[in-house]
Amino acid sequence: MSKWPRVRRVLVVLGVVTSVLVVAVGATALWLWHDVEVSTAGGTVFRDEMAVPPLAASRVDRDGTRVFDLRMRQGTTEFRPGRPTPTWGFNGAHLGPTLRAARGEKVRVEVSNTLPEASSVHWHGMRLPAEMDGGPHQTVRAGGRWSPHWTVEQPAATLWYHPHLHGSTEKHVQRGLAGMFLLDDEESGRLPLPKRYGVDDLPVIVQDVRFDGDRFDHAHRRFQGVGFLGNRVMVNGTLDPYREVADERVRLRLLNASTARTYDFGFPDDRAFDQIATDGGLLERPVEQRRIRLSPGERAEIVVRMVPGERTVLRSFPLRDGYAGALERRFGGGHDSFDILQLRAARTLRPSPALPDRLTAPELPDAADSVKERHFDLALTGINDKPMDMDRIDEVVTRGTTETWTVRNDNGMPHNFHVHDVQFRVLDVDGRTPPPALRGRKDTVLIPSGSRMRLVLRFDGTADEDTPYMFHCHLLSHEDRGMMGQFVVVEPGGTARAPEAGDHGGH
Ligand SMILES: [Cu+2]
Repeated sequence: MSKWPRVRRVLVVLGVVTSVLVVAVGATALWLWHDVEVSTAGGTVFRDEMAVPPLAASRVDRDGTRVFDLRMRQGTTEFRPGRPTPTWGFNGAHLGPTLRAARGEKVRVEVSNTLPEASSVHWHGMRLPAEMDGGPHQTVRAGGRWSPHWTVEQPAATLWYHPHLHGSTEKHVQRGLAGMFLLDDEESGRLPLPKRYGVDDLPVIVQDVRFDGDRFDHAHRRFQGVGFLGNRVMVNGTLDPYREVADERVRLRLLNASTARTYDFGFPDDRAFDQIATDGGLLERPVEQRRIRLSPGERAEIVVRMVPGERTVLRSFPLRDGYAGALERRFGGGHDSFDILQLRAARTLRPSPALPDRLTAPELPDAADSVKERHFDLALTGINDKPMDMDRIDEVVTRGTTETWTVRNDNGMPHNFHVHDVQFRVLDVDGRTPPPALRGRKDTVLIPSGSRMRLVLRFDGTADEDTPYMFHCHLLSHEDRGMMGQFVVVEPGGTARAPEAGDHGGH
C-alpha cells in the first residue's frame, strides 16, 4: 500500500481538528465578549423604596467635642424578601449611619470592632492628623477599640468612611462597611440649596453587587483586570430602588462606593441638571451637566428639577471615551448600563428656591505657590513600579507648602488616584483645562488609560514624622494588590522616621 493515502488521512484529520479548535476558540471569545456586558437599563421594576441611612446620634462632651459611636459588626440583610445575606455594617447589619459635623467642631468617634478580624475606619476626604486617618497603620483588632479625634477644618462637603487595611479593603467594603460623613459650614447653611436630609437632600450610595444564592458573590470574572464588577446595582443597600419626592428641586449626594466600577450618571431623557459640588465641597457656581462620571471613591452633588407627577430614572450609561483601551473598556464594565434610582414626583410639588448664581469661593491651592514637582506612574504592579511597603516612606512633604503632582496612566487599564488629608486642584488634563466637573476640590480622580493629569496640592494640615498618609488607586483590588504609596508631612527641615506598625486595639 502506498504511504500517500495514509498521509492524506492524517492531514485531513489534522485539518478537521484545527478547524474545530479555531471555531471553538472563536466561539468562546465571542461568547466571552458578549457575556461580559451587563445592562439593566430600561428593564428594571422599581420594587423597593430607597433606604436612607439614619443620621448618627451624637453627644457633646464637656469640652465641646461631638462624640459618635461606631460599632463594626456582622449581621444579615434581606436585600430580597426571605433571603438573608450575611453582611457587615456599622451600628446596623449593613452600611453605616450618616455622620454629620460642622466646620470648627471638635469630633471624636468611638470605634469598636466586633468583627471576627481586624479592620480600620478611614475618613475619606477629611483633613486630619495622620494618626487619626484610619489607614493601614491604624488597624483596630478584632474586639478592639479606637478613638480618633480631630477638629473639622474644611468647607462643607460630602465625605465618607470605610475600612482601609492593607490587603483586605475590597472585601471589607463589599461586605457593607461604608457610610457618609457630611460636613456643614455657615456659608452652605445660608445658601438656598435643598438641605432637608432624607427629604429633598438625599444620600445616594451606589454599589454594584452580584449574588450567589443568598450570599454575595465577590469573585472576579475572567479578564476583568479592574477588579470586581457586579451585575446589579443598589443604592443605600436597596436593590431596584425608587424614592418619592415632593419638592421641585432635589439634591442628590452621589457617592460611588463600588470597588471597581466607574459610572456615567445621567437621565434617559438627557435632561440637564446642576452640579453644585465635587468631592471636597461646593463649586464656585452651579454647573449645568447632562452626565457625571464618578470612579470609585468620588462624589458629586447634583440638583435635579422635578416635573409634578413625573417618574424619571437616574441611570448609568456606557462610558463613551476616556476610560480604557477597547479590550479593557469591554471587560472593565465600560459598555454596561444600569438603572440606578427611580424618582417619583408627587402630583403637586413644594416650590424650591432657584439655585443661586454663585455658591462659594472654593478653597483651592494655587499653582503659582508650587515649590516642588513629583511624578507618579500608575501600574498594576505598583505606583512608580514600587508595590506598597508598609515600612517604606515614598515621599516626604514639607508642611505649609504647595506641590504639583503629575499622575500618568499608560497601563492600558483604568486607574484612579486618591490622596489622603488634602483636597487638590486638577491643574490640567493632558495639558488642557480640566472640564467643569474637575474644577472644584477633589481628593480622587479617574486617570483614564493613556492620560496624564497635573494636580496641585497644599499640605497645611498637621505634621507627623512618624505616621504616613496614603496615596493610591481607589479601585480597591488594585489598592489591595499594592497600588499604594506612603507620604509623611514634616515640619520644615524635618525628616521622616520609619513608620510604626500601629495596632490601637489594645485598649
Ligand atoms: Cu487601579
